[in-house]
Amino acid sequence: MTSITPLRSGQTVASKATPHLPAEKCLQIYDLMLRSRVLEERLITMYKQGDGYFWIGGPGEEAFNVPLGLLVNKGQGVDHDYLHLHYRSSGTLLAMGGDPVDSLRQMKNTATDPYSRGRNFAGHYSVRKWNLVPVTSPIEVQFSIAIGTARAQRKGTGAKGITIVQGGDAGTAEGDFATALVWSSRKGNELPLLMIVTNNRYGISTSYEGQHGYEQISERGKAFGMPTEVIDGNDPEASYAALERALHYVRTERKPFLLEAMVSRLRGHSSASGANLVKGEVDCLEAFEQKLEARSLLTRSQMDQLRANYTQELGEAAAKVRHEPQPSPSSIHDYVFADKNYVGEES
Ligand SMILES: Cc1ncc(C[n+]2csc(CCOP(=O)(O)OP(=O)(O)O)c2C)c(N)n1
Ligand SMILES: [Mg+2]
Repeated sequence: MTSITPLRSGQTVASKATPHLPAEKCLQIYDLMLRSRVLEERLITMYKQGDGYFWIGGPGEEAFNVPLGLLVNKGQGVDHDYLHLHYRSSGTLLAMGGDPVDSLRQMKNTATDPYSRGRNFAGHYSVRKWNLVPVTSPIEVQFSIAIGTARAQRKGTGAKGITIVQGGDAGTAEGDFATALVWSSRKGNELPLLMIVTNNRYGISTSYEGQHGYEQISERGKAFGMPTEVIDGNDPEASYAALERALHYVRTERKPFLLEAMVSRLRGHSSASGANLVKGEVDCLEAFEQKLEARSLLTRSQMDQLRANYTQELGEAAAKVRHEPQPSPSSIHDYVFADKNYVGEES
């Protein structure tokens, strides 16, 4: 564990010098980053081969999303963290223990897809036993929905979990983001809400400069008296340390924190823009590989071998998933509306 610096309300923390995590933790993070990247590459290949209708996902966000998944207090109910994630969160899902083959099933829209039973886009996860509420296609609505679970966990309720909500930079222009700032920070009624913005500097084809009048989105948190931090989300060690600090603050103070992680968008917005490699973006996986090599934690050939193994594994899995059943037409109305009150634990 890196040491945790307590923060005062309203304090902004400039990015700290990157701490080194223990070798074992670095290797765990690297393994999950690599698996997430290979998964996204397979999903793109599936889309291009006609084994899916649309791709959107997280190549370029692994260095931030994997540490997030590792630090979550995972489980069901208010004593665990609620997650309202973005459609680029594959790294978080895998770090929490998600099976990459299930992501292939969602891409192929098979009846075996555990997240949406073949109904939703790739990257739209939902896992009730982990408080991972359904990822939405309308952007930023998760910031309004998150207020609900954060209210169920507010100070005085005795709940031990907190609520974590994550979205992109452009989406913060939606009213839902402002709603979360207001509702989470009311004096005496603050909510245990970690608000995360993964800033890749684009909203589809709109550049950051064309959308925002301030340098960093986290600056908006200052007006609401909440601690904020901007970090290099391409650095997994900086991300891990910053997340530990932010999570510790929200867990103990039961007040909101706004964390902005600068990340890359390595394959453009989605399959709608081709999903091809974008030149000139920092690749967090490559950068971390260079560090691991320099620290003699892994050799280039070990990393190449690992990548080849995961690529082969998922290639074979995709070939099998192709033959899994599609939802039957008679099930079209299933899972559209809840058939019972799950939140109230109606049996
Ligand atoms: C309410 C709503 N408006 C518009 C869209 C179309 N749309 C999909 S993704 C997107 C851009 C989102 O950009 P950002 O929030 O920065 O997230 P990123 O995709 O860059 O991670 C837009 C405008 C949408 N899905 N929902
Ligand atoms: Mg963006």
